[in-house]
Amino acid sequence: MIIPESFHLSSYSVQDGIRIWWVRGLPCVVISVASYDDAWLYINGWGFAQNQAGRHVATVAFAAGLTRYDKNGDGLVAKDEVSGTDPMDKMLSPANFDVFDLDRDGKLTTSDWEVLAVDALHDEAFATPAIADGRLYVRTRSMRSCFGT
Ligand SMILES: [Ca+2]
Ligand SMILES: [Ca+2]
Repeated sequence: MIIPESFHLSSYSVQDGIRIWWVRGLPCVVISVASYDDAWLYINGWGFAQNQAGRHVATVAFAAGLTRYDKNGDGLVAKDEVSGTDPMDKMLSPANFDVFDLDRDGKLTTSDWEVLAVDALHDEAFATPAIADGRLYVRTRSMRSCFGT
């Protein structure tokens, strides 16, 4: 069985489900099933350039972000203060700002910006994390984890 997956195309044994071979380097979003015409295997997918492995936008600490974007000096970064054309400028642009403004108050603060904790999963995770009842659920290739109380 051949299955296009995020970043992979994998072949699994029908008898026992073991992955037999795989190809890496695919886009993060693969929508179609694979099609085969006795010569070629066809798949399609798409992805943002910045969401591809090795192309993530490097971020800076909040203090450096203030130096760069806080034009009125109030210690916060408002949506209309972000401009520019480099990858980080584009990532925080008004079109994307709400993704980072976690409390939707129109300003980026340390609580929006800083990484609060890191837990190494020791595996690849392609599924979107889910939040429910104060818990964060994360699925990797080998397990599901729940964070929270
Ligand atoms: Ca400001
Ligand atoms: Ca905010």
